[in-house]
Amino acid sequence: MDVAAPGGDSVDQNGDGFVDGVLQQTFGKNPKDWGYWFYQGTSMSAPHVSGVAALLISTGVTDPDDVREALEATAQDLGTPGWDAEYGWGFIDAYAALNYFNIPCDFNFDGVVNFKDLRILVSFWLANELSVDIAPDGGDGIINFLDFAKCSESWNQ
Ligand SMILES: [Ca+2]
Ligand SMILES: [Ca+2]
Ligand SMILES: [Ca+2]
Repeated sequence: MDVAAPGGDSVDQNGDGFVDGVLQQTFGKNPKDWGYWFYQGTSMSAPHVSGVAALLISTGVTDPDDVREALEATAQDLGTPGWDAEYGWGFIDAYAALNYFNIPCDFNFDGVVNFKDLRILVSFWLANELSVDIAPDGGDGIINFLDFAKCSESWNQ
């Protein structure tokens, strides 16, 4: 067990009349039944992990060991502290995984800090969206001049 990811559930916790499975276009139990079906299990969660791995690769993290490290090191710990047999390293966190090897302030993950990232910082600052809170020490719960200063440090890198 390495990590956990959304894989659906066979109960209806949010009461919308459907089981909380992962809705997908595929075959039903009868291979002639092509359509949208709710399913749950490892087959549904593995694509979420694959998707985050693909996002990592798209940002230039291509070494398989680095992809694994980013996924495991940034997973949100569940169950008993640290690795455990039920959740592995925890629940995958796509945004944290993308930031693991990323240059601070490269908010669009294109490998360079420039005006495009500054535009994201300003719009998120105005919306008080804390995913751009990167300073001091990786974030302090407020977006202010310290976060802008952090961006200036890595400008055009
Ligand atoms: Ca754990
Ligand atoms: Ca950028
Ligand atoms: Ca801050």
